[in-house]
Amino acid sequence: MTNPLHDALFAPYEGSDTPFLLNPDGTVLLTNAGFSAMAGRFANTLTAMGLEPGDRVAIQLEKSPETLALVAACIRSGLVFLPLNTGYTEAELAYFIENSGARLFLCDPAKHEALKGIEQLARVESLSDTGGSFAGLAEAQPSDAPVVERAPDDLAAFLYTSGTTGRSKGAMISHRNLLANAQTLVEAWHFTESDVLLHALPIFHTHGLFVACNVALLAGAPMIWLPKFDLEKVLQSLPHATAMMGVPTFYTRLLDDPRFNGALAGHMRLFISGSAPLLAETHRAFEARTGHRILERYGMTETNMLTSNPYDGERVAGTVGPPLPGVELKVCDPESGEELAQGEVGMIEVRGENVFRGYWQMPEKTAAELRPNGWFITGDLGVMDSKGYVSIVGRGKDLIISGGYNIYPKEIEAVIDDQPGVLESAVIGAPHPDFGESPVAVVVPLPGALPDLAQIETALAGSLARFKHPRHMELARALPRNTMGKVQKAALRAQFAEVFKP
Ligand code: MLC
Ligand code: AMP
Repeated sequence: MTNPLHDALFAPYEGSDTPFLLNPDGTVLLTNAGFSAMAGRFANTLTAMGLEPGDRVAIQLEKSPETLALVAACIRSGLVFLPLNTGYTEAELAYFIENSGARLFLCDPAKHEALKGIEQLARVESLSDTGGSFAGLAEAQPSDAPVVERAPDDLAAFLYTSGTTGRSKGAMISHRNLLANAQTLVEAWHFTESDVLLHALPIFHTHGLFVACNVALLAGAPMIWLPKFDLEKVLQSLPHATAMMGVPTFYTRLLDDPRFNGALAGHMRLFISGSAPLLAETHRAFEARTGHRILERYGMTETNMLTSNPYDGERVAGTVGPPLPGVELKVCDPESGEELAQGEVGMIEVRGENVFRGYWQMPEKTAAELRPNGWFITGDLGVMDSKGYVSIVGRGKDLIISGGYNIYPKEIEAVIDDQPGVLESAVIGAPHPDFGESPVAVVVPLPGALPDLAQIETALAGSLARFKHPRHMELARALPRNTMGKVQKAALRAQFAEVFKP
């Protein structure tokens, strides 16, 4: 019997009384045995509901041990899990559930009533660390569950990523994709059973779920399990941890607190940053304060991790390091796809076992980004230096990254453009001291009209997750355009470069 992810991540510690999840003071929150019993009960519950291998399970759950056990249960039962940002509105959720054909949707008990409408699309149950209807059903189930056989190329997860145009695409991720990358990262970052990973990331994205959890699980390292990045709890946890993974906002928030210093980080061996650019000045300030050089790496949903600064050897601020073992990376002419000479800026293309299997039921979008010979066009513009270190210098895609969350301007513009009195709008990212970048909306009225910005905010609140909302919005007579009539977003970025400056 084989099930690649279950066998590698969960089977080795099943039934063991060793610590699995820890509290911020280092005490045990859950043992491996406790976790596997929970995951077993959940797997039996999923099977008892009639779910079959390959079926999709959509999850919008707060971060708790139960959420991770649900993921483990899906893997064990051969189901494809689809984790969703806890901030998504009902309108956003309905799209993902309908598009993926998910048969089951699990939400937080506090939202169960409000999300009843989803029942038209899928069965709805709820789960949290304090209960929920799914937890109720699981109580009656035995803790030992069969492990469903899976081949390496069978799908394990769908993660939705938006695009510059059109609706979100479901990236199909296989057992092989996840396992290959986890093995590479455990080795590259020297993770062992002796580590304790400080886990403060959300687990509905690649970073928190696949990079952080899978690396810790594969290495057999316990995790300090924080529901979110809570500065007090992170400061309390650091003396009990050896490694942390975070987005740049984690590091700037730590640096903003004078209690954070070298002594507090004295037990740590590794700080890793990714998902958004880490400013070289943050890297330097962190080293000056703690003596640690943050290890920056680069990846994306469709590919998992692609490059990493070295564990031993020079970690160069402002770069994302060389390609990881098993990852091929080249910098190409964005138009022709021809590989460019070393030192030239171009489109980053990648290939390897880590690269996803395509977008769910979107063959044209898959063909546009994933070449038949396996090279994936990342949409990131980069350059490689003579030592093989990659720097990300921009994005070929119209994307804003706020605190590690991706925001696609098109989605916001579409809502604004639909509001009374609006002719058109443009959304750009402006530098933000906490989130790195944050959206700014420029709204052009119809002739003679005066759109109500408060009403536009209400409309945004009804349709888009809070983290996507522009933190600055203003009216303008017209948008800057080039001679071809294309909106010059670069000019707007320059105009609003200081709008969030403290
Ligand atoms: C929360 N808010 C955000 C936000 N997170 N707004 C913009 N950007 C964000 N990232 C909103 C909240 O809804 C709240 O709204 C307000 O901002 C203040 O909340 P907060 O308490 O300050 O935020 P907090 O909960 O502390 O969250 C900030 C954060 C979090 C940075 C800690 O967003 C986070 O953990 N980000 C990590 C994202 C991540 O894991 N990305 C990986 C993607 S995978 P209100 O109503 O109060 O105004 C990927 C691939 C790869 O990219 O390479 O890894
Ligand atoms: P996502 O689609 O959420 O997986 O986001 C992936 C994108 O995040 C990449 O395509 C990059 O644009 C960006 N990204 C990830 N890591 C880094 C990094 N270290 N530096 C700069 N950008 C990054």
